[in-house]
Amino acid sequence: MTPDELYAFDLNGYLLVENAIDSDLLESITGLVDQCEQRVGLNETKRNERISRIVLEDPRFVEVAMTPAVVSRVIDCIQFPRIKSTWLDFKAQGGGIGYHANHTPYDPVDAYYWQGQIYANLITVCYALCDIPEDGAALDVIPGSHKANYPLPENPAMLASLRKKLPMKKGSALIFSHDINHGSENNRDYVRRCLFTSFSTGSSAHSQGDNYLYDDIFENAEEGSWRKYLFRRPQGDRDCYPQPQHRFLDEANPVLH
Ligand SMILES: O=C(O)CCC(=O)C(=O)O
Repeated sequence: MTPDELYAFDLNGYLLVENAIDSDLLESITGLVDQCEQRVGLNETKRNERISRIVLEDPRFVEVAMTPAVVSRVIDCIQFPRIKSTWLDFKAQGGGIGYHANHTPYDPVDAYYWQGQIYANLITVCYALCDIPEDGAALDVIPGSHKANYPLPENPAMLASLRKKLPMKKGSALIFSHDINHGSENNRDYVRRCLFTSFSTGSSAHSQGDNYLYDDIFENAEEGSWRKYLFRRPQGDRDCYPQPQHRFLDEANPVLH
């Protein structure tokens, strides 16, 4: 992240990266995402559906998860970063996810700290696969709550006055600390389509499978590359897998399948 971006991300708990996904890649996954949407079968009673471990379904989803403009920024903010979860998310009108997280009370899974640099234990990325208007399940956050020293007060009107909706353009990415209070609700007659990734420290376990979840991607990645590093297995005791010393952007070379 640039010094300006570090300031904004640390202050607010989120950073929007416009036009993040390579346009050819974005175009090439449209049909695939259509198929996935059909497969999950949204209907009157199923307003929220997700496909977990989406990077295992098609190599193009790995390329989205490794979007250079995003990953190069995320890895600046996590000690021993590793990719944790990936999912494709569909929210029809009426779908949503309740507000959750806040820096206090402390949750080590989410915890965000600054001590000479940012130490975020969980960063989530939302890639917009369609335009997301404010009332169409734009992420709704309390800016700065990833550093809140008090628990959330039980005062809905006051909390509502602090919240901010973050609309997005198709192809952009929203990077946010999972310590920020956030939620979303789709009040539009459309389906919000997003691909999510999350990054944790190397000592956090996967939440979508056992240690071997990404072994195939790891095996196929170039020796010494950031990609191999990021898809390594979690290491609960002490993560000493050698971290690449070169910049992520120096190796970014998306391969379209
Ligand atoms: O789907 C969304 O709008 C938000 C996802 C979310 O809350 C999360 O990843 O924790």
